[in-house]
Amino acid sequence: MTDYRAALKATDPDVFEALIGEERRQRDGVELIPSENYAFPEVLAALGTVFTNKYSEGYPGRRYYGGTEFVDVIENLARDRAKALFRAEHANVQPLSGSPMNQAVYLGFIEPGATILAMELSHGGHLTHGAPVSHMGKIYKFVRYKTNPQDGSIDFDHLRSVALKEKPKLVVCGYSSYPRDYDYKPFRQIADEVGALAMADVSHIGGLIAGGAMRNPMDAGFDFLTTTTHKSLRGPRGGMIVCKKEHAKTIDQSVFPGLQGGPHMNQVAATAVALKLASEAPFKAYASQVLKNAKALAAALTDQGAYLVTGGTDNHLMVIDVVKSFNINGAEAEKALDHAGVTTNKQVIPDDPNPPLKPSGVRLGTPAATTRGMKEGEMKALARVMVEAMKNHGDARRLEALRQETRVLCSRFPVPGL
Ligand code: DSN
Repeated sequence: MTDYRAALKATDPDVFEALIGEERRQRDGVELIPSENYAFPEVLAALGTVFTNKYSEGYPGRRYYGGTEFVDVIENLARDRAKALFRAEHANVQPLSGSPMNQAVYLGFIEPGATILAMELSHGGHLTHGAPVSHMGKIYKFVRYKTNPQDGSIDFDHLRSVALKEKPKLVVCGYSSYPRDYDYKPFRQIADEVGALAMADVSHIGGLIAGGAMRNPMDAGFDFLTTTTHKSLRGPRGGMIVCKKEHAKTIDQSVFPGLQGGPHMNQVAATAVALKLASEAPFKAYASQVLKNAKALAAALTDQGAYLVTGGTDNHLMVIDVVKSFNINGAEAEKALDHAGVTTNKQVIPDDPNPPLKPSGVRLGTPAATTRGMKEGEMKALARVMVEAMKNHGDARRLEALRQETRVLCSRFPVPGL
């Protein structure tokens, strides 16, 4: 069997050296960006296979290329596993990533110029939910709902009044920086009241739903669930859509040939593998531990003077208002934390008065650290390192000492696949 790693090292030492650096970074530091994770080693294996060589435009049994008997097997496996895991009637596993996955729903079901109701970006919504800088924001009229300024939860009275006034064709639920639980029933009711379709983009929490730790929007009668496969699900970079049977044909046509050409079959193979692993008992324990770790991290940060947006978390992520907590901006906090070996990302807070590159917050999440086997005790230790780092953000020696502490902690928790 070819030793691909040895071949890469011999052929392209520059790329190989960068790979070694990235492996070291992932091993020696703690990954707390809530959208990142460590893929299952079996997923990495499936990605590096000859499935990458194969074109297979179309769908199983109906392709525009010959030689598709084995890619049909893996796509059928991935589709069946997705349907079973998310209790859905249909699945499309071809979206190349999160952005095309959401675009496929919009372009398939909503006429250009029509209205879509989605969460305001600074309150936790995502770029692909119609931010003015995205092309989708130019094609559709996006209207916004926000969180309640008192407690940071979704303001359903406000959401309903916007829906009744604007008559959207689609209501989008799903967030990349909203730290609270998602109650899907009021969304479905409001969508029904105005005759809209309901879509949940659960990219961040797809794995937590699959693992039974969070609610499934398909159980509340949503039309579409979209999720990336590389976050809490620990699969390859990619996206997928599950939906009601009545939408199956339109979704499939919208993904191919509407939006994409050939699917990346090594990605589809790796998705099939991730979905198998996500259906097994250890993944349920993992999903539940992600939430326990987030609660522990939020409590420890709060105890040490950090102010969390909405006061805490019900899911895998939280946002620290670092201006209010430590009188630094999000960019300064991100840099100090990086120096201390803790990777996070700067984050706007609801109606942030500061610009996106120097916002008021940093966003943290527990999926990746939990994959390494870290538990509540480690979250407490990490909270102390992070608060120290942010309080001493100008002190390079202190930050270096914290980095050593982080490295020692990490050495007890190997990264799967490394
Ligand atoms: N870019 C992802 C995130 O970091 O939340 C969402 O797609």
